[in-house]
This record gives sequence, structure tokens and C-alpha cells, in this order.
Amino acid sequence: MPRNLSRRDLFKLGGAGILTASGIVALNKTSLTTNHKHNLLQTPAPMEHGALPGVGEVDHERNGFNPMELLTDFDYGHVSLLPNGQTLREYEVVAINKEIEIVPGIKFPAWTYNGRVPGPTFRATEGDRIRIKFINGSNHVHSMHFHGFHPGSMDGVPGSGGMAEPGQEFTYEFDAEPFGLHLYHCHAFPLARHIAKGLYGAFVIDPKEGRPRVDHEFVMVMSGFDVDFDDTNDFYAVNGIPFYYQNHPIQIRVGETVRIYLVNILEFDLINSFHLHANFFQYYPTGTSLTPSEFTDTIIQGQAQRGILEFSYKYPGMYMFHAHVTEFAELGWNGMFEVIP
Ligand SMILES: [Cu+2]
Repeated sequence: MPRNLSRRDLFKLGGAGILTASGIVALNKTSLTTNHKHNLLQTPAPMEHGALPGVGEVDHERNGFNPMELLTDFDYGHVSLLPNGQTLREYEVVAINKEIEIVPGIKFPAWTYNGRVPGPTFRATEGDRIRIKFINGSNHVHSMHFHGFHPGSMDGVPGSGGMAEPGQEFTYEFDAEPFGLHLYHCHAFPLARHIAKGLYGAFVIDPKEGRPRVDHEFVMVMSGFDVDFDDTNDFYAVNGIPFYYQNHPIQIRVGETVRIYLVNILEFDLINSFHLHANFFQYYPTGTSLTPSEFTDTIIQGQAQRGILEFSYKYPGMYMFHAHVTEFAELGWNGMFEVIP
């Protein structure tokens, strides 16, 4: 009897590293049978106990983005001054369909802002004027719906304003407020599909007086990939590529201060989480206060929740950070800090 192959079956088969070209074709269908399942196997051995899943490298050059660069890739836009003295930040964003390799051998037909998942991390200071020329270069209607204050006509929602048909463009313009860590995403319907396909990104608004100086600032956007389009995620990732920071630890030094802008845009699963090993962090929910609300080592975020984490490491070593939903970690949402003396 043919039956559907669930993401758990995939993982039992050994996860990311073993899918063949025929497997990719099979994954593009909505239902996988046991026949396909046999095609997926390159090596019949199950995953070894004690080993980390997700070895191997995707082609970052072909993808056109690299999660190590996305960590610190803050986009301040083209900056000028308006006659009233207000800072103007101008951006151009193009929505394009693009196939990206998310784990070795598995290509995901993504919908992207500027060819990357997540899209650009916009960064401004409270009170700046933001102007974003959005060009829809794809074959579906899309928008950019920002979290934060703005007129309804700039909301990027059907019935309010700011939708762009294929080949059309729309310019979003509003003042950056309130300060905090926000996000943006497409708000065309069906919404779950437009988000899950890759149309989202982080939006940082710094307070006028700034935040205390730290040694490192990193952006981490948590999401998932439903590669067989059955409305459940097959892989989980930070900054677009599952397992990336596990295979490429983020290097910091003992005592250096680290600030993480953490955004959850995961579709199909109700919660996501972040756990830091052998350490605690100060947590600022939504980044809208300069006083932390919690000193902890684990936080939970629902979709569109976000917050700022601050910490430093006392001892050198290798330290994991990951979703504390164990299944998410084993399907890609797992990373390492390498703390150097
Ligand atoms: Cu869309």
C-alpha cells in the first residue's frame, strides 16, 4: 500500500544528506509513495546515533546569498536629507521567483525579495522617512506589509492598499516608528503560502539615542521550508539555510558583547524558540524598551514575534544555540558559537 512520506520519515532515512536527483523530483509532488521513498535512498543505512544531521554544503554562490554575510548585512538604504531636515532612506526591492538550494541536493522554488531568503534587513533610526520602491517581477500578486506605524494606504494588504500586480510597482513611504525590532512580509492571499515561499525580512528601527555599543550585532530570521507543499515544514532554518551555523560556527571572543535581532516568521508551526547553551541572555521583547524584561536562556516566539538578545561568553569553547523544539533543531534549526580565548 502506498502511503505518504512524512517529514519524520525523511529524517529517519537520514535527513538532508541522502536525497538523490530523483528524490528532488519526487519531493516536488504533493504526495510521496513508498516507491518514491526507495528512490530517495542513496545509502540504505539509517542515521548514526550521536551524529549531527545535515552535513554537506549548498551552492551559496548560485543561491546568491550566504547566511554568514546575512548575519551582519544591515541595509541603511540610499541616505539623503529632506527639506525639513528629516533623514530620507530610499530602497528598491524586486520580487522574483528563484530556485534556492536549501540543503545539499534539495532545491526550493522560492518567492524572494531581491533574490534572497530572508529579504534585506532594513535599518533606520526612529523618525527617519522610509521610501521603498517595490517592483513585482514575478508572476503572482505580492506586497510588502511592514509592522510599525504607517497609513492604511501603505499597509500592503488587499482592500487597504499597496498591492502590486505582476509587472507593476508600488512605492511605500512612511516614518520609521516606533523604535524596536520589526519585520515585513508579503500580505497577498493565500497568506500562509506567500510567507512560506520566502517573502519576509527584518526591519530594525534604532532609538534616537541609539543602543549601548556592543562588539557584535547579528540578525537572525527564523523560518521553515515546506518542500513538498503539504502545509507542514520539512526543514527549519535561521537566515535561509538549514544547518548553516551548525556547519559554520559563528566566531566570537570571550567577553565580547553580542546583540542578536531575532525574528520568527515560521509558517505552519505555532511556535518557535531560541535556546543558548551554557549561558543566559538579557531579553528585550520587540526591542521597544531599553530595559530588558527577562534574564534567561530560552525564549519562545509565535509567528511575527521578535526580540533582542544580549549576552557575552565567560569561557572559551563550542556552544550550541537552537530551537528548543527538538524536532526543529534536528531538521535544521541548530547552530554553534565558537568562543575563542
Ligand atoms: Cu506574495
